[in-house]
Amino acid sequence: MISYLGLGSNIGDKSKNLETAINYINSLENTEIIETASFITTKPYGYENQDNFLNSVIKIKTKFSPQTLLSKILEIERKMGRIRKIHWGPRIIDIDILYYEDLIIDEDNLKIPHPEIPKRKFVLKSLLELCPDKIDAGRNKTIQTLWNELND
Ligand code: PH2
Ligand code: MG
Ligand code: MG
Repeated sequence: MISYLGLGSNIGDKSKNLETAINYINSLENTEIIETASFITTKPYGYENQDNFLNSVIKIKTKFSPQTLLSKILEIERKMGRIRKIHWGPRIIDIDILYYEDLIIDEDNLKIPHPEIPKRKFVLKSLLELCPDKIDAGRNKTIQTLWNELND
């Protein structure tokens, strides 16, 4: 199964943190990274009183179910020392499932496609680099269209 994951860090050595997360993900059983978008520096979205982020998106191939993938991701965030304090606040690492095939999942702990994608330039920019023609399952629009609408 193909999935796209968003990566973000705004504490410490941000690029090392993204690299570490990528290495952990690549070393998961049943999972391999197919493509990695450029690391981009982005202004904090939502909660603005915090350092700039380094963001990226990776395309992976995995045999894990969405819920299992989520639990593996949370374990990696924990191993990397993520502490959850402020909602949308500073973090060593954040790994979000953006897409999983064309599935639409609406569970308490997991929403796919990620509900915030159309509002977030930093994630659309990386998706645009990897897959401009991909159709967002929930919204039935391409990444290119979502990007154009946000930048109108
Ligand atoms: N993540 C957030 C909130 N705001 N802003 C940027 N630029 N990059 C992020 O990864 C980010 C954010 C919550 O997940
Ligand atoms: Mg996030
Ligand atoms: Mg997250």
